[in-house]
Amino acid sequence: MSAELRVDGERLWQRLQTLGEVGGLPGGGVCRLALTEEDRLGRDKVMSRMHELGLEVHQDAIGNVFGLRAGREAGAPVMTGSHIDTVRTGGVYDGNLGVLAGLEVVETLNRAGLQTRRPLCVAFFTNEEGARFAPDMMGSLVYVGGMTLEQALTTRGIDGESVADCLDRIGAAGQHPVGQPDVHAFVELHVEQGPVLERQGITIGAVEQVQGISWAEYRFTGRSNHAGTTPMDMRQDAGFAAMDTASYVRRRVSEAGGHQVGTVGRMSLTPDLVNVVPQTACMTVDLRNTDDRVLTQVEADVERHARELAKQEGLLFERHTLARFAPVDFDPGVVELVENTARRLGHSVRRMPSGAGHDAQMLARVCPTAMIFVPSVGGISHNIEEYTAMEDITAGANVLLQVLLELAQTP
Ligand code: HGY
Ligand code: MN
Ligand code: MN
Repeated sequence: MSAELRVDGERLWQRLQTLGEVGGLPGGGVCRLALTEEDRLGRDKVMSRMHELGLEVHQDAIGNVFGLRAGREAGAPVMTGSHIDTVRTGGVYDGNLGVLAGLEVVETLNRAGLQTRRPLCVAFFTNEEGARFAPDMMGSLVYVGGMTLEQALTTRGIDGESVADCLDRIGAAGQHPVGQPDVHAFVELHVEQGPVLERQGITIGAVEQVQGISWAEYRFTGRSNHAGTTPMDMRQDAGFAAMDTASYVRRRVSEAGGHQVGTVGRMSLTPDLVNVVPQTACMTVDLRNTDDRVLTQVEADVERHARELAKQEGLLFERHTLARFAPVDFDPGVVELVENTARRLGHSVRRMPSGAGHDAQMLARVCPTAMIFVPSVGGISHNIEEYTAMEDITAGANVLLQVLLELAQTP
């Protein structure tokens, strides 16, 4: 009976659009940065849905939320979930799909009157994006013990606010002990956020690995001076050093080839005026690769370029690591289960790595874990045009349902 169970894709699709209205942007898309008022509204919406579905809801001290569904037997639950925080120009699917698909699975089981052997848990983790507070995947990293609660709470965001103050302000600092509940296995459904599945006309990605991530902040300090009167050989131009380093990132990444990618997503100058040589320049460098050896080499080369240029230009240079995660391999058995389940349901499927970071890469530290991808139209994400077709959403949620049922039957 359970092998024939299917989700209601229309219902899931509708709930995605409705949640997407929380923090919705005038031209479409969502802005629900972690621990903002919009995040609070989104959290409230999802938690009330969890209660409606009869789940036992817990929130831990970093704001992670767990909705537990009892099994016939006690024991560590099979968990699914993702995140509901977004970047500033986010789509309605990134993260939200994994959480709402988990709740759709629960609703499908409730309607069928089916109780699994193991308990099930649908979770959303705090600050997966890392766009406001670095590192990304902060909530799930604390949950698995990779970052202390203290380190997380004292982290300051790009707006200078601390995680602790923002958690308190939105009432998301829960009482549930961090690291609970235990977890038997974890599976996350997520949009691919890249072009691979769509280009190859494949519906399901059985994700084997998440690539390595290196985030750093580079700060150059020179001396402001008059743009018109200061001879070029007298300048200590922090802006020039930052911009030259940004173009070096592109050159060095192109030279590395393979899966290497590099992004300078943030750059600010002071005093940021047309007729003043910049005194300070602050930028972020995001480097990623499936091969940690190459990633480490590119990281070192970019830093060396910046240091040598700073010396040559008479500038101070500081580098702060914002995030550094080695590539993570998912559990071969769970990956195979995703792949076989997709085939059994009649979907095309391929194995692949993830270019984006995900909470699953943290859960993989403590339990057998894998991910299910569905195609992103145009490979677009972290963009208000992010889109995934309803039939693909439905396919992904059905694979998730059947994989969770399989895992929840194991002793
Ligand atoms: O940056 C990432 O890969 C993720 O969206 N946090
Ligand atoms: Mn995501
Ligand atoms: Mn994202």
